[in-house]
Amino acid sequence: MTRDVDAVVIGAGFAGLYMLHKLRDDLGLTVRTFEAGSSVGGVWYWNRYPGARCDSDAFVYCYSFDKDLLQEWNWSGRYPQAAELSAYLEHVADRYDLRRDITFDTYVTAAEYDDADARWTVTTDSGEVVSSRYLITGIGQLAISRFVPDIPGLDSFQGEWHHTGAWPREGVDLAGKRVGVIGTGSSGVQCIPVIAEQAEHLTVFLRTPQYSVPARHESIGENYWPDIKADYDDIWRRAKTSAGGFPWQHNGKRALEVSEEERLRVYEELWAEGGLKFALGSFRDLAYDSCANKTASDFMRDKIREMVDDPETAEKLIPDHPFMSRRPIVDTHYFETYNRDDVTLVDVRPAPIVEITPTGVRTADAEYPLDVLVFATGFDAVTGPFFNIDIRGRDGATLTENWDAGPTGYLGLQTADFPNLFMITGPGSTLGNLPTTIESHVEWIADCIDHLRCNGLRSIEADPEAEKAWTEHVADMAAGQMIGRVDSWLNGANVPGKARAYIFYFGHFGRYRQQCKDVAERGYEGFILR
Ligand code: NA7
Repeated sequence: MTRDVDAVVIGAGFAGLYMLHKLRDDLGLTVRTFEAGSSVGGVWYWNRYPGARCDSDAFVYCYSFDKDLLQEWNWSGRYPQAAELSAYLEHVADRYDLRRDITFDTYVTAAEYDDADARWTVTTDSGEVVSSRYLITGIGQLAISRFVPDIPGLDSFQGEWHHTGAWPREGVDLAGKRVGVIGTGSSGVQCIPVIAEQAEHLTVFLRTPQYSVPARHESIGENYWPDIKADYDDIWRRAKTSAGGFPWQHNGKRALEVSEEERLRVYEELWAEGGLKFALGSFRDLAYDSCANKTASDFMRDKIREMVDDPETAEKLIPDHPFMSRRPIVDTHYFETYNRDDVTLVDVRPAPIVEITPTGVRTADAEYPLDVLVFATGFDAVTGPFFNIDIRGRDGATLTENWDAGPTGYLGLQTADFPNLFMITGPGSTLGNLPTTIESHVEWIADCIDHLRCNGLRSIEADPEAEKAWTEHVADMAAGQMIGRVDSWLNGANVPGKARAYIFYFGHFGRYRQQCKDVAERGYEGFILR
């Protein structure tokens, strides 16, 4: 039997939960939400590797829409671990009575748009079929589409292996084990120090060294939370008008317009404070001016040399790409971990991994016996979660075909040929502090749906011309910055055969947010309403 609702929301993480709440409780719509996990949490439901935490300060890694919620919730520290982030989302689900409209353990397998009655038919892996006017994806950019490189011999490995993004919820006992970690992105950098504490011996297989700023998780004082809670109105005002969704701006100066002494003072202060502010809260030109950027890159290279005792190991850990040409990372004792006697760093650039054997990993020049192998090898970002669902728009258009040159979305919200499909943080939206980006999208989508209903409109979709222009703008924005100079998951380069295209808009979040609002106020400029 097909059930009719106003809207189907896919996913019950930060995005899906708030979308459900907005549509059901503010707009009075009937909503069904489907979630593959057994509970709410999204990425924080799945991403349970040792040391998994948010990289944004928790006081802004949360919803801002309810002042009471902000006052009543207490975080245990500056960057909570995955379980605590899940607990927060569980609390949100209970507080707004959201669970009654969420079907758990259920994966949406297909969605097809029927132009004649402007409705979506949504099918799940349990065989349920639902008809809805609106389809909203809150499927995240990463969680479900883990990338495990195709290294010969994995099937023969006699030990355990796990991807960081699908870590067993009951944990993995690493005591007395020889553990190998492949990958040193955000996940690798977070899990390596914690695994080193637990395992008998840790071997890290490094292909691309990373810059990373100390998180300073423990750095908060007694008045930290009361001060934050008292200041929330201003914190959100600043965050929502900022470049990255954080309540700080750059200092307004160019790195080379100040003396070397002043520059170093700025870097040292931000290094001591810790966190992503080092990237976004220092000089205004680090992201796009090579000479300015070099001052920060060199500062961080020197820090690595200070933190790592063995000079040869330190040199292997020093990146040659510019800082901020990859997603900035924060860590807790990552570099210091290489000073431990029970940790071995294997640089796979001169001698790549050639195979996984029954007993370990073999590189071009050595074999490393292992009991447990950890793939911190990332995700098929954005397209992975979308392509896992057979989504068909008008006249059977598929996302796989429409996005064969790379995923696109007008303002990251909608894509042509897929009327009434709204993507929360879809391709072409800003990255930055995600809960803040998500809230902006959810509110925009809810206002848009309200507009359609109040004006007797059946559908909205991106105008192909507007989408094309936005996609070009996204590419230009990346090309003018450090981020456009290096391959990574941000341009699809991490997955063999994946189209190369920048999946996020590296423009100013506050201005982007205003642009989305302005577009709506001008009658949804760049969208086609019917
Ligand atoms: P990332 O940032 O994509 O990192 C994946 C890491 O895995 C990276 O160091 C890769 O090296 C490495 N990798 C991938 N394949 C291989 C092979 N075959 N051999 C050796 N090393 C390999 O994923 P994360 O999970 O850390 O982070 C993803 C995002 O999640 C993060 O930015 C946050 O937004 C949350 P490479 O750099 O490709 O040389």
